[in-house]
Amino acid sequence: NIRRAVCPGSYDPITVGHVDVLVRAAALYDEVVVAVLHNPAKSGTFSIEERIGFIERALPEEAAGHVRVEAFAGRLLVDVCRDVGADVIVKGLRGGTDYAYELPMALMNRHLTGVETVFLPGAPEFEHVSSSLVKEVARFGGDVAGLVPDEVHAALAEKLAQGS
Ligand code: COD
Repeated sequence: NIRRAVCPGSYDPITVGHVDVLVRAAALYDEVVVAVLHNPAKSGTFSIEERIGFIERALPEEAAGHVRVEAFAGRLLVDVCRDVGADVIVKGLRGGTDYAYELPMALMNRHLTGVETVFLPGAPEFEHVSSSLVKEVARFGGDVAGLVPDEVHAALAEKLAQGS
């Protein structure tokens, strides 16, 4: 019986905080499906294809073997879980604010199909790292090296040069 987990998010773009959670999830489950979903509350910076490429190339070899990355447009997360055959959602938690945002979603998802959500405590050294903060800092010329994979760092600089 294969234990499969879904790690959902916008991943716009992937950060070192995301990578940490994905690697740890991959150590706990046989298969991890990284579900790149559109968050209606956020306007996208990178295309879904760009985000998927960044995630695939950011994963260390030992995790990459049992992680697959897929996009799901206009779907409920619970339907994604059912389609891929996962009974667990794994998410990283950065403290009280994340918890307040994540708890109702975890309860709603459980209400809808019974799917459970498992929270992994975020690494303290990445507590301040989010895609939106990284983009804001980069947009105004701050240094985000080490907070995102090198390739993403370069891509952020390029986006800024285009003025978007
Ligand atoms: N440390 C630890 N964890 C982290 C870190 C960090 N530094 N950075 C990010 N994470 C975790 C986040 O806590 C989150 O769990 C995950 O990584 C993804 O983060 P984001 O920012 O890429 O993704 P979000 O929060 O925009 O994703 C929201 C979803 C797309 C998952 C949500 O909107 C959703 O489920 N949408 C599908 C539609 C649906 O089912 N809606 C009803 C939900 S009840």
